[in-house]
Amino acid sequence: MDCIFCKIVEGSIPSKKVFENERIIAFHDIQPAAPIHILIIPKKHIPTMNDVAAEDDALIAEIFSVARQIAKEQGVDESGYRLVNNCNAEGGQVVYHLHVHLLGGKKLSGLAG
Ligand code: DGP
Repeated sequence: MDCIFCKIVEGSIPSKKVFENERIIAFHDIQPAAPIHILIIPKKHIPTMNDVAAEDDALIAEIFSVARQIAKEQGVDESGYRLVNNCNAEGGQVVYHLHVHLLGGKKLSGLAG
């Protein structure tokens, strides 16, 4: 499968990981848009938010739980942070493996930039 995030999951492409368990990994974005920019992804290949199935409910909840934990570890839970999912072309999705961006470390603006 020609998916860059699957290769990161396998370890054939290196990444700066901040979290890993059996179902999820999180790593620093290679093109940071903020001082803290971490991607949280399921290990399972789900292309977009549209492809999330009812059986993935617990996985999606866990991604948000991991995001809360990482925000705390990165010291932005109190100052504030943003979680973003881009879906398909007009949503700005570039990598077609579901991911949530955790952005923080500065005052964020331009939600629909
Ligand atoms: P999106 O536009 O939502 O699909 O965001 C994809 C993000 O993935 C983008 O911010 C850059 C990041 N990215 C792309 N390739 C790599 C990579 O090989 N390693 C890492 N760490 N991040 C990547």
